[in-house]
Amino acid sequence: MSIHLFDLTGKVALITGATHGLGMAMAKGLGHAGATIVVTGNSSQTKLDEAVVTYKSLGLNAHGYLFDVTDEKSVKTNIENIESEVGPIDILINNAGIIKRTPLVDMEVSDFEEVIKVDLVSPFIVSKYVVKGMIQRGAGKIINICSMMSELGRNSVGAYAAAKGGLKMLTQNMATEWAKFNIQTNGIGPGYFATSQTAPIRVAGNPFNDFIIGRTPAGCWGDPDDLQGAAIFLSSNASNFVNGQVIYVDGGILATIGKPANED
Ligand code: GCO
Repeated sequence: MSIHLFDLTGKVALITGATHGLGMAMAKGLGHAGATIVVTGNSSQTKLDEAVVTYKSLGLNAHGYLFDVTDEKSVKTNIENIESEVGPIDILINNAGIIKRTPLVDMEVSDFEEVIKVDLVSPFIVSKYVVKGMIQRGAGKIINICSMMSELGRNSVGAYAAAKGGLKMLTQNMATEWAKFNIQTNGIGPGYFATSQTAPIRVAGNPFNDFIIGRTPAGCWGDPDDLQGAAIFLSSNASNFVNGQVIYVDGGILATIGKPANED
């Protein structure tokens, strides 16, 4: 096996929504594998600056760009700026996303549309402007961050499931259209991880917290760093013939129907 199979030295990786959580963990992984990382935030310059300081404190080559990934004009301008100021984007991780936990019957249409816009439309928008350069260069890696909800429903996350289910199919269609340009498009489906997004449902004694631990064969919430291997694999030469796949990093949730509470 070539020692350079997983080496990202000389590559520029754009990771959206990487000021914290899963995005930050994946960005750290790609940075430690040699990539120059470009991270985005959409609300707070302070949070973005703090994240870049964190990356640099780890010895990583990091840059931050503040823009709304749902705003096509802003995406176009910032992708142009990134490619002129940092370099051509070799790797794109569409990670930015939101969730609104509301039963469908009670959900405002505007809230449903916002989840779709951020979680499904923005990966299309960002990919549309990044892939143009990848096509010209004849190479690229695109990774869409899917979810357990790309495969399963759950009470109160219907909009999120619709978006993440759609993102799985968008991933397959991107692979279909762009593989001929030597661009590999795949997804990562995280299981249940200990992040700020899941903090409200991870409270000890919360029935859902106990449910997830019971529903996960590994018997625990994931650590965001557990995603780094899949992210590096799908960003590297090791995945040059992998297309349209979603790698589920879920502790085994999708492998099992689950077990009764009284079973070990
Ligand atoms: C929820 C959780 C999930 C996880 C993740 C699972 O409310 O069920 O937030 O959506 O965050 O998406 O893959």
